Amino acid sequence: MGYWESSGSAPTSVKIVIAGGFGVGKTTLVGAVSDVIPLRTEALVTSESVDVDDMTGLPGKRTTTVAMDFGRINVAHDLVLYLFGTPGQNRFWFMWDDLIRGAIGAVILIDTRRLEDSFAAVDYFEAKHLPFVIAVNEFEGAPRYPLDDVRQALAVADDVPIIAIDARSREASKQALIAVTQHALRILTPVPRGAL
Ligand SMILES: Nc1nc2c(ncn2[C@@H]2O[C@H](COP(=O)(O)OP(=O)(O)OP(=O)(O)O)[C@@H](O)[C@H]2O)c(=O)[nH]1
Ligand SMILES: [Mg+2]
Repeated sequence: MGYWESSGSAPTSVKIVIAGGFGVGKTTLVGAVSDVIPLRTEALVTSESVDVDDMTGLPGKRTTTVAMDFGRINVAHDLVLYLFGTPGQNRFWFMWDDLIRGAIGAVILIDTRRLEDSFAAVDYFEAKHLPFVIAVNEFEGAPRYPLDDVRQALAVADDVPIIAIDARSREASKQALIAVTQHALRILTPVPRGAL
């Protein structure tokens, strides 16, 4: 029986982390897909932050996540995803170790205008051996690159899925969640010898 088919039992719930650098759209994604009103911990972006964090391309950004975002979505009738969005500002990264506990995988959101902000997130999940997918959040006005070029620029392995999304779109964001769930299952489920 496939993972997506009904087993007639209680739904399976899994935890997914939404990560990435400052202002890449993590809170936006959790808000777009969540079936419940998301829990947010936003604080005003202070004037101190303007010197520390690169606000390029984020004219409307007034707040930043200081602890986490939390949301929930039924992607199939027997599969519930609990979503935990991380803070993006470097000074709150100590939260990440707590947020990833028990997670099966992560979506790393990328803004191609500030690709270098994403390197640390990629390094982090590689070091933790947690499966991840890359989701390029296509902001208007941001350059569009072939996804293979993004893969090379980030130096991620060939088997890491990379997709382009609009974090404000429920459907697109849901595809990123399905991609990470399937990727995590592929990695975490031992394939019987000769099954493929
Ligand atoms: N045009 C456009 N704007 C977006 C998109 N995603 C997010 N935004 C805007 O970009 C800004 C940053 O989004 P957030 O969701 O706060 O980003 P974040 O990654 O949670 O930020 P931190 O928690 O501060 O790291 C907000 O003003 C959003 O409205 C997008 O796909 N397109
Ligand atoms: Mg946020």
